[in-house]
Amino acid sequence: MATVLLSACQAPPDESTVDHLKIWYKQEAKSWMREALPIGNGYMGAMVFGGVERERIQFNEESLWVGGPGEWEAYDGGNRKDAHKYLPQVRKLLSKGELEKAHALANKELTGVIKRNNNHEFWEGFGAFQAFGDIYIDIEKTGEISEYHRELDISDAIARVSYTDGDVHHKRTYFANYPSKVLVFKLENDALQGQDYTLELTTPHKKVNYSSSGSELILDGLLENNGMAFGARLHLETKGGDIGFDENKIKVTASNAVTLKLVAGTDYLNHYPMYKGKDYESENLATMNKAKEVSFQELLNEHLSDYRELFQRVDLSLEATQIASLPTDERLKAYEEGQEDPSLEALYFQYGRYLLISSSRPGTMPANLQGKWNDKTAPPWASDYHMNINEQMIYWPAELTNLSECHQPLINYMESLIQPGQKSAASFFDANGWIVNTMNNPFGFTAPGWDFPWGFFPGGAGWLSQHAWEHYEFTQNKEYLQEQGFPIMKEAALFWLDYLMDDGQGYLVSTPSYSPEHGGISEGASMDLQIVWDLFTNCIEACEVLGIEDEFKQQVMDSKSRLFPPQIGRWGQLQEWKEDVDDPENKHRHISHLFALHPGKQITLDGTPELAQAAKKSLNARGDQGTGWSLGWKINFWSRLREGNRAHKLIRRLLRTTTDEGFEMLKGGGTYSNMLCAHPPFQLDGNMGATAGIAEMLVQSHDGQITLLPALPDAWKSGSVKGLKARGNFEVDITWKDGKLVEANITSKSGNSCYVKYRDKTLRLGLLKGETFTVGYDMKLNLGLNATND
Ligand code: FUC
Repeated sequence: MATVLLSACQAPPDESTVDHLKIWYKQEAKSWMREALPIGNGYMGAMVFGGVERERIQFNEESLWVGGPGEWEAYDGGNRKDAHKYLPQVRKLLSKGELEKAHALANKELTGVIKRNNNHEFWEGFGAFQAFGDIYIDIEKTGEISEYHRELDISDAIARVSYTDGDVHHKRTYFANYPSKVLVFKLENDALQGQDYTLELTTPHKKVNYSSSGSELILDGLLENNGMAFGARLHLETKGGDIGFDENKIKVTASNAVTLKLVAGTDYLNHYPMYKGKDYESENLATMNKAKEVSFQELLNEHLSDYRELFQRVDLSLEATQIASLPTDERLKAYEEGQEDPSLEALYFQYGRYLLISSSRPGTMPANLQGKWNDKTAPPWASDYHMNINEQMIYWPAELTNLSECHQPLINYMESLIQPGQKSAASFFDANGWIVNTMNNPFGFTAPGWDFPWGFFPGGAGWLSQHAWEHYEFTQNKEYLQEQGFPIMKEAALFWLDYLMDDGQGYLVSTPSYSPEHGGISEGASMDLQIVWDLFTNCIEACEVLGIEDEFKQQVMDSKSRLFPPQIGRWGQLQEWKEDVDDPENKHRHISHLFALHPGKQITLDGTPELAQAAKKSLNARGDQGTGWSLGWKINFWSRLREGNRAHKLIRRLLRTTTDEGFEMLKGGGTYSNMLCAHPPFQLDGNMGATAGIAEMLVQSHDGQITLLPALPDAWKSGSVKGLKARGNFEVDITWKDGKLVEANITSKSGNSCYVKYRDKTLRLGLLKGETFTVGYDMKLNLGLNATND
């Protein structure tokens, strides 16, 4: 689908060997994290290994979690009864400058409660996302293996494996169908007598029972930890040959094709306070009964039209160089050695969109730290919902890259956090409104974490509320804003109206506060105040859109005007805290005090140039290294500062391959050969942060205007992008050549007018709904009747 633009300085690759939207290899995957290829339909995820003699398909169902009320009777979302009694004391100690004492008291009395802090990876009571199971398929090898090929085609969301064994050709196809909620795998061979396949369905969980019915293998299980019931059905269809079931194994003899359909579910229900009660057995049965009546081809066609409708909304074409035709692992190596490959960067961008579509669809839970992919029972950081950067970052590309529907699971999930979050706000802070802190599980754990500084972050809800607002900004759906978006935002704002305190100088500050995972207790960590500024600004705008003039709006306006403003410190930096204590040598991965630059809008190059320079100073001091997501964030910061080459440098840094699967944060992040982001270990956030950052390099709209190519790097000399979204519900297509705009089409989907900026020129466009306006290089070309030069 993507047009190829060839780099002038290099010989063109053989076009027939370049697959712009394929990730591919000449060998099977050995490592789950680094090599296996992810597919998903939002409800379920699977990792495909492509083994010749032993295929492994590891799979997940999104709600299979240990922890929560089923595990522990005293579980109450982490709440500590009457903890707020200690709040005045903590505040008093802070105001007297007794920081150590204030921290000690907060760490004792304001921390959330879990059953047991038994190790870093698995916290009892809080729980963890669980691996569901594996399908292993043994296939006897009869000759020499040749022509092995394994790929993930992200233009169609299909994984494929093919090879020749002696003179028998083998072919496998894997996809995850969202409308029918089923994963589908097909293994084919052209052997004269067919081929034997031995399948095995396994799970790491102990309390399980296997049975078969017709051509179906059924797994029923109960998590020992919290009694969560779960089940899967695996349906088989063969072309010729026989099928025999034995416990969790299926023997297929002398067959030319095996088609597998897999559904799974649990009795988890996102319903406070017990989070249980879904009739998953009936659902699984009904889903499978429907899916097994439908042919492989019909399920594939349904999948393709569903997936393509979302994926094809955006096209990014960047130059392809010689290395573009290499297998992905070799291509990444060549890139790391210094070769240019803009089309690899475009692939990484589209891969982010692929991963979001595969892990977050209407009706599913939101993607977690690893999306919907996890092979462990004690995954890193519980593979939870981390609300002090990670979860938000996962959703940064949703609106920008025209996948607004994929944002919906996060918004619905936020809505479900209001009730538990209100209880946490009351028990810890005697405040109204809802909060969620650093770590959150799907059982309404909204309390602060169980250790500070990392655990304390009531700002999580305010930050998430930005997503509720932006969903409106990008879609202009007022009904949504009224019914769902604004109530989420308002409840988050109510907390801050109660929590903010006068600092004695007439300013409102957040006390106590911690800058996420960095530094000590403070009376005004900048990030909190910037989040509140953003939240209050958005609430005021929402009131205006909805025609609300009430006391709430008035209070928000009053408080906003009294917020302690961002400060420029002694070395010209943007201060991370109220006190001027930033260390210019500090390289910490969290750059929380730059929230106002991105994803916020309080600091902009045109609107607040001095603060923007201070942000730049801080960013330079933090340097160009970092964990996966930290690098992803830096791409966005440099884009907002309109420094395309620096943003591009960070992309190159992020695409450095690593084999590190551990927790060695300090070594810095990168990319595994399957192009999943290495924090390390694998976290989805870095993929998504970079995807959003690349979109921000091409179009920005956070500051009241649509800026075209704000941070175009020299490396992307010529190219085109189609279908990016801008606030106000505009769709933007841009073509550029030799670093200069050739043409941009701006389509107004809601009939709004806008300002369009390219370099130092700005146009005001008044557009009707559905109308497209074309601007040329000099921003004067193609002037229609409704456009005026500003
Ligand atoms: C935050 C970050 C870590 C990691 C974890 C999942 O705690 O500080 O780097 O990404 O989330």
